[in-house]
Amino acid sequence: MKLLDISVLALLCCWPLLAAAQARGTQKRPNIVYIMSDDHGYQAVSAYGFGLNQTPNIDRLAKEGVLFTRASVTNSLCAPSRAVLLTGKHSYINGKIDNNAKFDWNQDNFAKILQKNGYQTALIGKIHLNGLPQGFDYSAVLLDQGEYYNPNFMINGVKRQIPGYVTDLTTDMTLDWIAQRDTSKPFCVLYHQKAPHREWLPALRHLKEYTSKTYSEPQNLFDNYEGRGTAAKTAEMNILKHMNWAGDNKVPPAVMDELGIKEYMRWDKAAYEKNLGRMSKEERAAWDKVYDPMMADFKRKYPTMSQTDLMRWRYQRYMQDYLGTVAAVDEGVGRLLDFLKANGLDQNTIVIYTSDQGFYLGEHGWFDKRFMYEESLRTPLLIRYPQEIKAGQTSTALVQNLDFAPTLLDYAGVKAPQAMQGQSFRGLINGKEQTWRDAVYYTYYEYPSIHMVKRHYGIRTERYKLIHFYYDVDEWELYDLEKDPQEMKNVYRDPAYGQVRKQMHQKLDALRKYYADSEQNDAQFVRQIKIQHKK
Ligand code: SGN
Ligand code: CA
Repeated sequence: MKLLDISVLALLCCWPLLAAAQARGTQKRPNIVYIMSDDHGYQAVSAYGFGLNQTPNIDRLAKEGVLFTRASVTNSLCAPSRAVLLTGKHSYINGKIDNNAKFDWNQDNFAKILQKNGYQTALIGKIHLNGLPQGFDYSAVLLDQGEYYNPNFMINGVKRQIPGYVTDLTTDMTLDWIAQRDTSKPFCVLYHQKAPHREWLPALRHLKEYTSKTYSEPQNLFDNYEGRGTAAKTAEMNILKHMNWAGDNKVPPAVMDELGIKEYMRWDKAAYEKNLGRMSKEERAAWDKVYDPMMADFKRKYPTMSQTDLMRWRYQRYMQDYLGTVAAVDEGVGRLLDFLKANGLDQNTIVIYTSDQGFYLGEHGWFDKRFMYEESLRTPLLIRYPQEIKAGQTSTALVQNLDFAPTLLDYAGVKAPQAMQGQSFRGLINGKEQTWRDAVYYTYYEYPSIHMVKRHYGIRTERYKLIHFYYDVDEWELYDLEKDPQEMKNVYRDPAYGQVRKQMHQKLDALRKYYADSEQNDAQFVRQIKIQHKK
């Protein structure tokens, strides 16, 4: 028999199977693992080159795929960011404008669409949205912010406390779910870590290593906010002035009392007791073994420490615990990648790593996020998908979390609904498309509230950023990111930037129109949401 005949025969034999697979639409459709951590600033992903810590497993995604250096969010806050991820719509359209507003699960989301198109879907870890998640065959979510030690999960709506460390448990549950899936269907799992969210409690195995390191300080740790407007000056997220001594820096309440240190937030000491109170006796003993000597040392030094010394000490304490929690996140990514490989899923699975927003790691003297300034506007984004994404790429494209839903649908071969405002960036990564947006639009609403970051909106282009702070002020800021990447000097009133200012205003007006935002929206949310500052 000739070669040709054999292949024709083979085709004829396999044809019914192929046709059935095609009819089901399941052939070649990729699996999706969307990994999102909470408050993980790109400065703490070593692939971004800051040298602060090592995240070898997350970095693998960049080495074997693509690293986005200018990915951003549309609203730098947890729950709103998750609502944008699910809906592909800006906050003022999906309704989840801040952490307090109700999220309407009845609206469309990309997981529901994947489900309708034959995907198995799961949501595991932090979601921070009220109500039972819709669009998922399986959900195991943390309650509200979640807990680091021995956390409570809502498993398909039923509450259960699970012994262990939250980051490891979230990884275990994700791998278990993938292992027991229906292998005849593609899957999409949202694997959402709570870490490195405040109040930063690392796993016991990381305590010693991370508390014995000294981290380099950002250049503007001692920023005095000259050259910026009222918003930066009145925000309450300075490491020296606004961090909790017990809850965040882990100074035991008794030591605070002895030293005469007052609580900053009224829940400062209570947070410490609550978080450490979740540990078993053995866990607590292991924790104290590392923290007690550090605190004894602090007690000795405190009386002679200047404000500068205290800022430095608090920054180190912050980094030690924050980066300690990142270590377990990175290990989880490693376990996931190894698991995919061991199960033959590493080629046809898209793995995305990102955070719900960026975070200040001492830049401007701050912790937390919310502002449209770079460290919180931007978010880490790394994607591996060897079937389509060439290894070792870097992209400076202005992609946003708004684009995730349409991008994932695109990979799954499903058309995104017209109402989604983001765009698929699949073509950008595989080189089929060269054009992309030249500006991103941003909104923030949660004010007055914790950290007191004023309401604002704005745009960022490759080089410039224009921000409008409103509600109880009416202030504009313009930054030249090329000359002033740290955003230390507002040049809005600088005559040398007159032309740029005009162009940026035009662009902002056009984008607000394009994305269906307006002053009426802003005013409506001011009327609707009256948040009380809880301090
Ligand atoms: C808590 C934190 C804040 C943080 C918000 C929102 N305070 O309130 O620092 O900004 O969550 O974070 S804490 O003292 O309770 O830790 S978000 O990531 O969920 O948006
Ligand atoms: Ca967050």
